[in-house]
Amino acid sequence: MKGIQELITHLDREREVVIQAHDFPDHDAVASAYALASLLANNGIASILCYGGEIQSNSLGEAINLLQIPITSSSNVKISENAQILVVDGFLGNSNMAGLPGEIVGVIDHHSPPSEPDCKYWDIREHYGSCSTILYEYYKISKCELTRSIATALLMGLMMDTGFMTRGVSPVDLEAFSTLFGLADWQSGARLLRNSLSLNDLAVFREAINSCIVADDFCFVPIQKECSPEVMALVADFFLGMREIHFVVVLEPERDEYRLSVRSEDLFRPCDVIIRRAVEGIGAGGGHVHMGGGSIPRDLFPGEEGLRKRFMAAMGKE
Ligand SMILES: [Mn+2]
Repeated sequence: MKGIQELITHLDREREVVIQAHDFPDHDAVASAYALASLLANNGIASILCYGGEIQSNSLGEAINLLQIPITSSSNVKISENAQILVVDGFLGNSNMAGLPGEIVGVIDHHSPPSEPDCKYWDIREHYGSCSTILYEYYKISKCELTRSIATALLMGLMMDTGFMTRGVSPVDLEAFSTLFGLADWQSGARLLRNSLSLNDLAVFREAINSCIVADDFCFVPIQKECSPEVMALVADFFLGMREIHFVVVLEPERDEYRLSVRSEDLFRPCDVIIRRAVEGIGAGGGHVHMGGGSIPRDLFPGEEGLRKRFMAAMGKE
């Protein structure tokens, strides 16, 4: 069984260790980085925690403050050329992973990778509902004590990625849930997760409701307003909550690219497979069965209707 001890055998204690969460991170990425750093610290290895981009989620920002998670943007830290990078909840080479100086030594993730990782240590468990669940197991095997702060972070990561235990849940996620629940400050965690939206986000929902295009059970939602990945994800979840809709694509423009957030309730239309098919040759994407994301550079964007048709074709609907 892979775990912290095996990972440590690949680390050089003389060199700096950097734990990297994906860009514009979510609860799961930050919790996984935090738990990994603490496990390393228990083994006498210090590490720097960072992410690309910025924290765009208010609830995550609050959680970081509340739990005192020592993570910062990679633009705030000086990373040495011979640093050892450990990537959590994402895969290097994905469009949402900033390139950092140093050597990628390890990857811990629950997304299906575009290709087999080329690094010393990797542990990818695609059937897990969250990366936090993998870190929960690392803790379990290591017999290190799970502090209240780490248990709370991991529980929030698990809850967020599984949509409050309603998607992609495997038996090990249930085990993690019941153990973490007993150790965590669940009151605070639940309050933060339930309050992810603000009145400022209403305009995005208003626009989405007006612009959505429904064909059978497929809902395509182009929005013009820039918004955070978290709000996009919540818009996608909102439409998936309609009983007639089983597949949702939310499209949103950023400065030099378009971003996609995708949701599926149909095991025969897994998000990662359908996105990759739909953006083949024009962009990048990935994820899991139930949720996924991607991006398309502006100069390759086929237009809203062009993209909608690509998704229809990717699902075998013409
Ligand atoms: Mn995740």
